[in-house]
Amino acid sequence: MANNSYRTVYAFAREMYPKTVKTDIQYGTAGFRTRAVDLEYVMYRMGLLAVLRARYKKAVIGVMITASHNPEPDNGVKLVDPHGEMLEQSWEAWATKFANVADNKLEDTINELIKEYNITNMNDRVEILVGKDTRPSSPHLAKSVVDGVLALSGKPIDFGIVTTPQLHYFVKCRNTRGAYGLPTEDGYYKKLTTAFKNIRGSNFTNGNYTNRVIYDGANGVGAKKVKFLKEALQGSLIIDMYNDEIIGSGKLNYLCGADFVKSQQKFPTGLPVESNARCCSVDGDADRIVYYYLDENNKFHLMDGDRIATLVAGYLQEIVQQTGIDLNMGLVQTAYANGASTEYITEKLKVPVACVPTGVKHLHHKALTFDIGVYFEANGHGTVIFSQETKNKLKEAAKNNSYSEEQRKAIEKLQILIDVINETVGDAISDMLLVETILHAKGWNVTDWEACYTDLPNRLMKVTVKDRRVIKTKDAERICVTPEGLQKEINTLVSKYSKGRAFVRPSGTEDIVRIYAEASTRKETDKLAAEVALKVFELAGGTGNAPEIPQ
Ligand code: G16
Repeated sequence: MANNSYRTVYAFAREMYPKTVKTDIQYGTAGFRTRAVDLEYVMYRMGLLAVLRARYKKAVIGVMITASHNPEPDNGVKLVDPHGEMLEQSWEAWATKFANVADNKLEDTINELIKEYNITNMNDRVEILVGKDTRPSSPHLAKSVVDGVLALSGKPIDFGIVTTPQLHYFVKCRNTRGAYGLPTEDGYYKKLTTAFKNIRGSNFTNGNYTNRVIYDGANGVGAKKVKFLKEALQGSLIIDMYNDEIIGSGKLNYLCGADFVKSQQKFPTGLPVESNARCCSVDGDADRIVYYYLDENNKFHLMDGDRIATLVAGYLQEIVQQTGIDLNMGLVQTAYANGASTEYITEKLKVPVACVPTGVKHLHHKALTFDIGVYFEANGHGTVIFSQETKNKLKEAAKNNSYSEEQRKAIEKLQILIDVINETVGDAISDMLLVETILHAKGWNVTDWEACYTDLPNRLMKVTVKDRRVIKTKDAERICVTPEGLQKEINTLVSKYSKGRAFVRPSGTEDIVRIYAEASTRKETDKLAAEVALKVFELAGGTGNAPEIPQ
């Protein structure tokens, strides 16, 4: 197997990207995430893997450098598959193997993969699209990826600073030869905003809906990019932006951004306080969004991913009914979904709900089984997928005179709506445009939206343990299998509370165990969450201070 390009691989690995960390790392919920200083060799190896994946799939592959919601000293990397989706799970194991193998075993591992997948086109100059977020560590980590791509004679195409969903979109555009859209930033804004403006028409307001949103850019790429979006929107939506790294006062994701707002259930820093004003926050790489507002008494109200999911599913269901076409729609959630949202969707909207483990890759996969699959994590990460068959049906129906004028209008609306949506992955920018489109269509302000159902109070907590891998779960993470006895303790605690529910799981992006609890009152919820956290601390090897139980 040895040839010149191979020699480059090993020389690079030995001289420039030696493995500097002894402990193994895992391709987790969204790729590798750890301290940026520990990632150079991992990035280089992901460049190699991307080339092999591209040769195997005979397609363009993406590599995104970001740690999304994590704090600034961290960074991370994930691979994007040909349709713009997350890397196929069977290759995650290869990614983990590539990252952890000793320098002198890298050659064997590459050969093992080539043999396993019978990759014979090792001279193909495959294209690898590289994107990065705004972290100071991202440019030199991108260079490591590019070196990995070049070492195996691939062709790196650096897209510079882009949002994660933009890179996913570019990969799909490239592989569909432009059928999905133009693989450029301008192409992305144009596709989304043309559809948005088209549906909105010339009346920018409607009923209680006003076309202004206060936007928290988390001091990240989501702030940078919204400037271009605003231009393309031509006043159809007024986006008042805060927490961009130029005019903002703080650091990436610090006291702001979607993760902070959702997990702390607090108004972020840096935004003006305006009663009942519709606000939204995106995360560090703009793949998640949550909405919220402060009422007249400065009380914080959160409209998280569950709210977005119910809004979107409800609206799509209305339009689908108007089209008269038989399409099955389903909604995919995770265990974090608020019990009240699941009840509303199944009982009121009558849309079937599936529950899968955390991670958009799981939700996306399940959503593909429906004609129209809506998926959202409570943290605001989600999108809608329309099957090719659905798109074909709509196309045919649009030309079919047996549909009434009203039905054809609904069909046309649905077709345009598809172009507002980035189907490849959860996308904060596209999701914002979708939410704004629906609120506009319904003539709703943020309180009208909230009135659909009442969330059960819920609490997220984190516990640090010696090794989070001791926690193993099953049943879409709702049941804890190990450490032995923990689930029994959780059951006992939960049984004390009305509408009580709680679960624990190891994070795939941070070195912590996550705890979720809900119950009928805020006080009970906080107590239940702390009690479960304490049990995790006691039975799973907690470190630092034990969680305190509120009285
Ligand atoms: C990533 C994943 C999400 C997941 C989140 C938290 O989001 O893409 O699907 O919900 O991590 O995962 P965990 O609880 O395992 O840490 P992001 O926005 O950080 O890329």
